[in-house]
Amino acid sequence: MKQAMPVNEQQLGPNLTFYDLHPPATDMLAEVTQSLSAARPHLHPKYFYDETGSRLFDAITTTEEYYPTRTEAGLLEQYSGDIQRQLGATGTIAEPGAGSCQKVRLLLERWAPDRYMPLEISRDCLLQSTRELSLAFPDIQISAVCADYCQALSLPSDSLPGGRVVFFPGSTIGNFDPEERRQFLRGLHHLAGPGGALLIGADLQKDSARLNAAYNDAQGLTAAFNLNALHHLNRALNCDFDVANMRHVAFYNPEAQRIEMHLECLKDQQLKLGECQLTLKSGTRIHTENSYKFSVESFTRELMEAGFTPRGCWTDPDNLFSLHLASTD
Ligand code: AVI
Repeated sequence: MKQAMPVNEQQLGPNLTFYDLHPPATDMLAEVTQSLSAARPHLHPKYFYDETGSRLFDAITTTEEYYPTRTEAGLLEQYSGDIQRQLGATGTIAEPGAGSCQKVRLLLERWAPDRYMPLEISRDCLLQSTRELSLAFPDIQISAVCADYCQALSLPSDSLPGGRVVFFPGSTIGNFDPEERRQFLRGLHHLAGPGGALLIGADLQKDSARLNAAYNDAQGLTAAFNLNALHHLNRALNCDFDVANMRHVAFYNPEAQRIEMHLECLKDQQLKLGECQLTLKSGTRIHTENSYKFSVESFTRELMEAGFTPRGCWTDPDNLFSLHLASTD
């Protein structure tokens, strides 16, 4: 585990404290240049999420084809009481990558914890969403932590309020490759701390046709979301991707048990990235995302390997999605 870093603490309202861990800025140009020049060109999925990408993702979650968000919301709606009974009184709910803090509202309403601790790298997004939350939930202490996931997961347990239920919804865990996932789940175990728990959503394996449809919606929103990563790079790095000549590709890879998203070049193109010139040949695919799909058993095993004790699992009648509750001891 890393050493404690200075935590800058600021009181922004009667029930809102802001902890700034000063997430280190990444060298986007160096990172992107390296990943696009690799033998298998790839881009980190974080580049989807500029303002346009976040709006497109929200729009995807409302499509007929993309079942995970509404299925998980239905599970939380239906089972939040059962989950709370398993947990007992909830001191703190911590949420890494909380974004707009929307999904947690149902738990805040129903569980009325003492404290909510969102961890989010985007300072603006965190400030806006927690200001709104602190007004909507005046009896809950909001401890907003501006931090990179990994940085926050290596915090010493006593540097922020403890005894936590970590909430990690949306099957974002499926966007981590297996080794990263192992480490990340261990980090969540550390964040939850002694006497803590994890409530996490995991998308389930199913018929390939259903999965392929979810990542190739008829309105073309997932295609726009994927292609927007290149618009984002064009804007942020002043590079010149010919986005009109790139194509969204998404398919289920049954051996790897994951959806893969790629961007395929339809024509040769020269790309200027800072001082670097790159040639992308027609047919080249840039791998932009993996979205792993689990069985209840396989995910339970991963939780146990990370040191958790499974306490409950809830699924919908069509077995599309699973919500897992596990404790740290
Ligand atoms: C954020 N994450 C869980 C989504 C997923 O399903 O893997 C991202 C996404 N990519 C395309 N559509 C949605």
